[in-house]
Amino acid sequence: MHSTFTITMLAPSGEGKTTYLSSLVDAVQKDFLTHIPLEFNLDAEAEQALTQEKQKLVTTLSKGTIGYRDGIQSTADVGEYTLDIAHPSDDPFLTLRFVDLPGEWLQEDPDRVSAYVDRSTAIFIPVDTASLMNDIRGNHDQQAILDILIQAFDALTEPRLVIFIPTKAETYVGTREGTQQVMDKIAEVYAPLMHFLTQQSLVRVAIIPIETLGSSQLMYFTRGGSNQLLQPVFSVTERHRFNPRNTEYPLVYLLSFIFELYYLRRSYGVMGFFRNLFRGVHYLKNYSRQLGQPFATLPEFKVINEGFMQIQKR
Ligand SMILES: Nc1nc2c(ncn2[C@@H]2O[C@H](COP(=O)(O)OP(=O)(O)OP(=O)(O)O)[C@@H](O)[C@H]2O)c(=O)[nH]1
Ligand SMILES: [Mg+2]
Repeated sequence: MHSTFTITMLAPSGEGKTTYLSSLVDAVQKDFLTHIPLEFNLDAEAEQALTQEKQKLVTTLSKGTIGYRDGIQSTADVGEYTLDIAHPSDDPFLTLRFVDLPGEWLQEDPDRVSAYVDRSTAIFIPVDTASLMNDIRGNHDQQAILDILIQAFDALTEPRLVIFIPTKAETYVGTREGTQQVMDKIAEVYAPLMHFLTQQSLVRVAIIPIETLGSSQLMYFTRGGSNQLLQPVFSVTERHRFNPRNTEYPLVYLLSFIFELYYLRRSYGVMGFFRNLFRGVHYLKNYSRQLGQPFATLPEFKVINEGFMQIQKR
């Protein structure tokens, strides 16, 4: 049985949706996946498009400062990137479809965003940490996100995953206190959204800060973009040293969740009973546990809500 799961990037313009996705190219080659005897393949077109975006980021490190939009340009239309998962020399049994939307749609065409989110198993919400920590953002975007999620999570029958991904976090997440400050600030600023999410028994919620660039520090804010909002400008601390940190972890957590979900789906019903008896997909539960391990132990990540509760008790 082949299953496809959709993951939608949900955030206003400039928070780092496309930048995060460009890190998938490297993430799928990391050790955490080579320890698992499955094959992970980005489709060729996705790999090419995302590698190009990544290259633009790398190029920004050749100068002393990085202004807003020096790296990746604003997304004009939907981008879709698929990651196939297969047993060696077999057809894929799982496909993850990542959807990158133009952030402007959140205000201009929320129904179109909703249509994607409603069909998504996981929602990734990148948050520009530099702006967050300096109280730059208003909260009308949060309301738009909340409205979309209230609609999407109404009468859920299957678990969902929401990951907050603080991006542009280089200045803050190098230390334990800095990370804690980011977590606290998200809890404060996103209180209405968090309040809603933690009440959903089928929604798993985590915060996983990343640095997609590294080698940079926040300098100041200047107006930029089509709507002339204040945007962070970074200084390059080590030229030409592309040094991302933790960018693989949203994917690790996603896979842990998806494997568990896939396992549960396959374990239902009469056929599921027999599959279980013969341990048909039991290995996926083990992979899920293995991949979920860092989130129970590492202080850089925070799980807000476990979700899944009702289903696991069945
Ligand atoms: N220093 C630093 N800059 C980042 C990071 N992530 C994103 N940026 C910068 O932020 C800018 C905006 O990021 P995008 O990924 O284009 O944002 P988006 O959410 O896709 O925006 P739209 O496509 O307009 O909706 C890019 O030009 C990046 O250079 C990060 O982790 N660190
Ligand atoms: Mg984009």
